[in-house]
Amino acid sequence: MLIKRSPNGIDLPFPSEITPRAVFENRRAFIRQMAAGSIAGGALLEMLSREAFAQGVNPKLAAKRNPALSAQDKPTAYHDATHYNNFYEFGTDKSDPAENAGTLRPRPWTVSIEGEVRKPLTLDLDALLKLAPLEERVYRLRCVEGWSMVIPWVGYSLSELIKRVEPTGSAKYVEFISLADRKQMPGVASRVLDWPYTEGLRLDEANHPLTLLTLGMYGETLPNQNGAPVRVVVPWKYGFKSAKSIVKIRFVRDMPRTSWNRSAPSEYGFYSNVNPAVDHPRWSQASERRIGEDSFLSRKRKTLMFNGYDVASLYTGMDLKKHF
Ligand SMILES: Nc1nc2c(c(=O)[nH]1)N[C@H]1C(S)=C(S)[C@@H](COP(=O)(O)O)O[C@H]1N2
Ligand SMILES: [Mo]
Repeated sequence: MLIKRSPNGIDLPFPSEITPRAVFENRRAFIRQMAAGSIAGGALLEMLSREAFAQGVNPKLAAKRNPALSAQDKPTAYHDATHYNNFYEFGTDKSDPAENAGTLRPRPWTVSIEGEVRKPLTLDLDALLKLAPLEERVYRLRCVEGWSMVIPWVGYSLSELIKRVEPTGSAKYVEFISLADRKQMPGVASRVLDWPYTEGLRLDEANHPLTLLTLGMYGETLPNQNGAPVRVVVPWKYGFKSAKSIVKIRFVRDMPRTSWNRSAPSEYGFYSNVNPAVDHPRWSQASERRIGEDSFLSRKRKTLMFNGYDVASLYTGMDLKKHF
């Protein structure tokens, strides 16, 4: 098999090189155990989601848990986190990314870091994986649509990368630009958003230790539908601020226009901090449904200010109703 061990403990083949056999073998083992009656009822679903769908599909990514920056909440089941997604480049239904993102080729991949920096850089994936020690951080992710998940991400603070490019004094904001390739992404043919998907943060938000440059989840490299091979995760903001499959990071002087802000400026502001006191014009943001905890009461958790993260000092003196 074409598995090469990198110093970081990362297996480096294309997932496609190992998937069929690994999945096949897991399924065979699973069927054997099931026939032998050695799998109890509750373990069955867990096996299905973890083994048949997950393990062996994406290369492992070793990382040490950072408990100080991890939520105590119970992580969402892997199967839910990989089959209930927003990734409009692959369609607008929650099930579309899992079905359609197989055509994304996450290797080879480069990210160019440019704009108001002294040392612009183009990094390939292996350089990104080696840039700083990988950590596992369990974060809450709250979608503006009113649902949330809890995901053990793997990555390191974006600030690690930022300090290497040395932003100039003129750099005030950071823009994240996702891949937009019609050949790999069927949804890019539709006009739901203007492509490429673009997001942005103020420089101090980008430098906040919680802002994660993300290369994996659940101990493995990112599945395509979750934004392979590299995305950001900004846990105190609505999920759409966390751009997937990033190819460019640009440091700029002026607040960038973002894809969602362009499509509906009155609904999606630049900041988009999770805020139960500021409703979306078409629905309340006071509560949320945790995926995997569904019941006939579809919304049962109170949404926490900044999604429960201690980041208020970034916004001292700002009217968050105005800067929504
Ligand atoms: N490029 C790109 N990034 C994206 C999106 C998208 O459509 N395209 N959707 C966003 C939204 S609305 C959410 S809620 C999160 C979902 O991330 P997840 O599928 O990994 O949970 O990704 C965000 N990043
Ligand atoms: Mo979202």
